[in-house]
Amino acid sequence: MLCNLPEYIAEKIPKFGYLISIFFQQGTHRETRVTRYVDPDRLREVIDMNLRKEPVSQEALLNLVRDTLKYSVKTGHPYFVNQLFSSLDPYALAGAWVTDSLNPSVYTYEVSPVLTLMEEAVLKEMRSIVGWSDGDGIFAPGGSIANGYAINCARFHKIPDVKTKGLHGLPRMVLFTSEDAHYSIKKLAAFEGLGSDNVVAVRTDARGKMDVLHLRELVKRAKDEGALPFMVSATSGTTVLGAYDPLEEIHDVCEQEGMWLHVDAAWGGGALVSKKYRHLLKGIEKADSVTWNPHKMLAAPQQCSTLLTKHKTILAECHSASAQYLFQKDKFYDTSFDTGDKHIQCGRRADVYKFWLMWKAKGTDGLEKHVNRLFENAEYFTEQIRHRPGFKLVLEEPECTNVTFWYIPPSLRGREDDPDYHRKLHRIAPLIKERMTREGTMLMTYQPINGLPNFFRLVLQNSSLTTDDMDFIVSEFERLGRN
Ligand code: ABU
Repeated sequence: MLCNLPEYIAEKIPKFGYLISIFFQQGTHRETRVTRYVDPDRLREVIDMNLRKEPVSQEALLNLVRDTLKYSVKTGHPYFVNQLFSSLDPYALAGAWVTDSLNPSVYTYEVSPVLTLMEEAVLKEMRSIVGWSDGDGIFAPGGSIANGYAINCARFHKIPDVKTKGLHGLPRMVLFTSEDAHYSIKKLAAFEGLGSDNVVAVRTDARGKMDVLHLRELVKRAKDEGALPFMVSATSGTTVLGAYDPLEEIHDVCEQEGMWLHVDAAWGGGALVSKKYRHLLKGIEKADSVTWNPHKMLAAPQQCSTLLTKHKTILAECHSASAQYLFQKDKFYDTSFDTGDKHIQCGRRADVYKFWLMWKAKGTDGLEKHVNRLFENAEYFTEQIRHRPGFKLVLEEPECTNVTFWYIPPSLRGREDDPDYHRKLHRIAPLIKERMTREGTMLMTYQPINGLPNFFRLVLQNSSLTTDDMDFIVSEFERLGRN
């Protein structure tokens, strides 16, 4: 760096820090817009994205930071209820700043001593909450990759030679997951050479839960075809409906058929910290592996994803490559603390710290209160719209903190028997979403699923929302959904 570092820090960093602290206050304030939507061509004019040979002035840099904050979506805003992440926790934000100041890579103890032990402590506590006294775990760059790790471990567990010999000569290996499971299962199965056709979709019931009888039928069919069933990926908190699959029954099938049971609890795993709601994941301790993303329901900042397993050595056995220039076994300290070789990454961010600091600050009791509040808010919102004209719930009794519903504008009400009713209803959500995005008063996602017309999905992860906020969201739909 061609500058005097202390002077730079003294003069410039506080100015950037000031802008960020203003953003923190305003970006979480109800009077601020959640988004200032600008079309891409116009946004390129507002912010000069191009890089040039000459540097820009310090003043211009500050303006660029200001505009970056101004035109980015305020995902910590109470009315950002769009997808499976939100909130802006001050302790976690401080933790993220500390992490970035350290610029670590968590692969060896010599480079990241503190962070290595923090990972160990957090993963151990998370395993204990799952119900395991032993095992292993890693932080992964997102829930999709964590699910990919699970697939790789499951395959290795079935056929250890796959690591060295590859797929050549293996039977067709098949895994099962519900039709409402996260798309990463299919994506990572393809990426890992299993083939997306070998991800068999199990039907869901009316509440979005895996139909275990259908699972049994599909396993039998795969075996009759000469394939080798090796894994079931159950979901605790499906992306859209928030459904929790019946883990105990699925475990019984896995045990009988010699299959690895993975639970994708990336979203719904947060309920484990709540004495009131952890029953939703009953049986999770019987799983072989679990994906659990603290950046979702526990509201740690992006990204904070983990893969936990009850098998103590499988991550290392399955993934290690023993590079001698990094993981020397003749170091002076206990090299079991050089945890990097368990990962498929080499350089790796320390996603643990922001979560560790937040957890320290709140305690597990604080996390439990946070989760309980989310469920209470979801129940409150559901009750507000249950009998309200214009609203129709997709799931009458949501299990998680996703509340799914149609908003039916006055012109469509009472016309449910019209032949083109569903086609017209399907077009309503994108229209309301466009109005919502352009006005920037809130962001909530919509989607179709299993042949149903587009519907909205309120996703609650920010426990600072009050019942007034729920009422605002309801009334905002009535305003935005006018004919
Ligand atoms: N795992 C991200 C899911 C995105 C969504 O909520 O639609």
